[in-house]
Amino acid sequence: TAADRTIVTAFEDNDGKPLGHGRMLRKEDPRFVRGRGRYVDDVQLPGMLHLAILRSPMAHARITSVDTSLAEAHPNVRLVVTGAMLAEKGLAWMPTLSNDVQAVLATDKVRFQGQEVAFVVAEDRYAARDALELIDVEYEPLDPVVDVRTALSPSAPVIRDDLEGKTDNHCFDWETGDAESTDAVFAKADVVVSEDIVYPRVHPAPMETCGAVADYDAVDGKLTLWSTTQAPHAHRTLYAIVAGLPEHKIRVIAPDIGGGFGNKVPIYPGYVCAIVGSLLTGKPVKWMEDRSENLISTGFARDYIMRGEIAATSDGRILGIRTNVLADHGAFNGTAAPVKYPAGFFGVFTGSYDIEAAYCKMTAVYTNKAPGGVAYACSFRITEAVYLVERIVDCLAYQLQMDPVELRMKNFIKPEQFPYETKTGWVYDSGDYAPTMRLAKELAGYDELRAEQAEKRKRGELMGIGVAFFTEAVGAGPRKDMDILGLGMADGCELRVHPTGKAVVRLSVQTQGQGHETTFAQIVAEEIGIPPQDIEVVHGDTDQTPFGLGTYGSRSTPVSGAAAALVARKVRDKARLIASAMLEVSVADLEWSKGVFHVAGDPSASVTIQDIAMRAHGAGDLPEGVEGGLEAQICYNPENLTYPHGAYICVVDIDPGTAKVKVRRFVAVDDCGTRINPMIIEGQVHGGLTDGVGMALMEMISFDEDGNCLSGSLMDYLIPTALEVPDWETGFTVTPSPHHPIGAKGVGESATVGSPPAVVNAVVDALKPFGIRHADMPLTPSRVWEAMKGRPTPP
Ligand code: MCN
Ligand code: CUM
Repeated sequence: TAADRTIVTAFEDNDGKPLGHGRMLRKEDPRFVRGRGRYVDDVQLPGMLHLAILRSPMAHARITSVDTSLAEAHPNVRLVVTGAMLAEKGLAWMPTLSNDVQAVLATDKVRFQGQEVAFVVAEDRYAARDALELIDVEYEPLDPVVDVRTALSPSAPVIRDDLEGKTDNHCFDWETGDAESTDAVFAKADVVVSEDIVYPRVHPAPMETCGAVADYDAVDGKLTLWSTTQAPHAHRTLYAIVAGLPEHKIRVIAPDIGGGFGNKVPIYPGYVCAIVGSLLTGKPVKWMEDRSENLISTGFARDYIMRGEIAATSDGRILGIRTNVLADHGAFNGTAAPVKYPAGFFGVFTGSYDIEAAYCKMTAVYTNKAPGGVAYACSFRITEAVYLVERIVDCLAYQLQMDPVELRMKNFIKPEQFPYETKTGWVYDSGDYAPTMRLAKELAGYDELRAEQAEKRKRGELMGIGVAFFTEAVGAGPRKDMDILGLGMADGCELRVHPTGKAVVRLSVQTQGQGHETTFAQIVAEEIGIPPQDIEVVHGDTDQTPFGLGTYGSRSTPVSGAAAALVARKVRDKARLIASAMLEVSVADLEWSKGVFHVAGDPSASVTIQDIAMRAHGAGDLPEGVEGGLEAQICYNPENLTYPHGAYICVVDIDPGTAKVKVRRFVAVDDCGTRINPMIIEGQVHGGLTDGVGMALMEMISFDEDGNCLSGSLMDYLIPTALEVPDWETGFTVTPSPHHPIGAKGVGESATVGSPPAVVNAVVDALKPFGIRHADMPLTPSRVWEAMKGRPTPP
């Protein structure tokens, strides 16, 4: 691990090495650090117009009239479009990624503050914005439904009266596990602990907001859309279905993306408006959100109210976990989750523990808030699941007066139990939890920390140590079980080796900052021995890449990474045939070592992959049945998800005078199987840990009783900076995935999933002297202060 910590400081260090997996500086960074990234807002086209969206000031209101005449009269305005106009074209509503519908522009009612009501296309961004002020909309206010707990009361106004026969705000019910057997283990348990646990609404808040440039060419009937999307192919198919444009005449390009974090998975009304604007004006049209628009109207995350219950024996054997969840889905169900999984992968709430029974019942409701639900490095709701189980396990430790590490160790699934089927039907592929937990303990100096804490408690000082252990399910997914709106969750990959031995690999996934241009080149390099510098990664353009479902749920490495390795092996198999002809030996007599075939027993008789590439394209005969060229393609359908895990320990100090929490230390040990680029993994982990501290201590999208969003700017929605976080201390273990061709598991969301419970567990641990067993995020000074005044839960 010492070598693993070495920081490579110069881009030149990449020259000629490494050949495959390993610490390597990012190929994309010379572009980014020189300000040469090309984002959607950098796209400038001749004659391009600018689009701005008028948004509802109210959370719930009937639209009685929209007068656009003044806006249309503005000298620089080319087009004003209302919901009524879209309705005439059958475009006022679009499907969401959860089989609901969402208004592109409101026609009948507005259903959340910030909802799209009309748009203006003008010669510049300023005129477009000015003209919004000239649109006169009359609203008849309706009672807003803000509190998820009363959304289902018979007196609540019906938000979704657009849906036929809808008489309440019920969105969906979902359950998993077995109620009866769970009740039975609860009945026989020595100890039952329950706690109400809220995971508040938060926002991914990527640095780059969402936007698009639509360019419809009426002559060849082709639409080109540059957009901030994490899933270009899936978006293209949906545009083809919604707008009725032929799919081969749509090109979706995701250029450089300034952070996605799930915020760029859904299709937003703004993208559709830009397309409509270009179709109607015949000009390219750019739409780019501002920060407030991003925060108040785009995909939020979490918003689960959970009752967690845990049953155990008096010596700390966990028997069962039960939970009841009330989920706030906002005004339209816009979550991105595989069709069969309306609650995402929340079903893994049994965590890393071998238990006898589990049951979850969930009710999702509509409220007058922005749609979304699955975003912010969530692993499809595993953030909520992990938070629930890791918080409730800590509540049990509190109740039993047991050490939280010891309680976890006692209940871990054992290595010999893998593949392990959970009580909710998930098959964990591999895991070896105890060594990971022990390494975290060791790195943290856990026993010394406990001793220090005991000393400090005597002096009235508030120090807390929080432990969390997680198992994620990432890499959706086997197409028999998983699809988004009918599109199976597989990914294509193409690899072409040029005559001079340089290569291009084309992916269906798309980086938003995760470093795919580097790591996918490394995956191919490892398999085929061409240096990563010589491998160009092409992604984010539907005209240039094979079909696949895109980047989210940390699926790129588990799915596309597998595809890249296998396509490289296919090319290598073909190269072997050519090598056997070149060396005039049978295939069986060839040995392969990184980039070179040589005759068994005679290393001097060898050909390099570069020699073979030239021969594959060159003059002269190729072996019988071998086509010219050196390339292959594949569509990879994963056999199972991959299940990374990790052990996190957080140390906090709380100022007893101000109730301010300081995160003093944070130790994170992650296991994502085979590690492709340890430096990139560390970057992913550092980012996720920062997210987690943000959610635990400061982030929340909140609303007043009228449904006004109170978090519409970064003054009100606090996100962490380098000042609020400690120097991260990371470590790793390696438990390869048995079904992934290179044994790799996803890691992009691990730290966001695992860190919030570690921080909250630390804060609650610090507050133990006050008789506190639980406090809800975000643990701002005022909330901690409230907690210190006591919400006693006797041990
Ligand atoms: N990696 C590796 N070895 C492994 C696993 C991963 O070297 N065993 C590398 C990968 O090759 C890749 C990176 O780590 O370069 C992340 O890989 P993976 O876990 O497959 O996740 P994805 O690439 O699919 O990224 C998605 C994930 C998600 S869902 C969110 S949300 C999130 C996250 O990534 N959004 C991010 N991390 C982000 N990081 C940045 N900078 N920006 C975002 O928007
Ligand atoms: Cu759930 S946020 Mo990521 O999966 O893009």
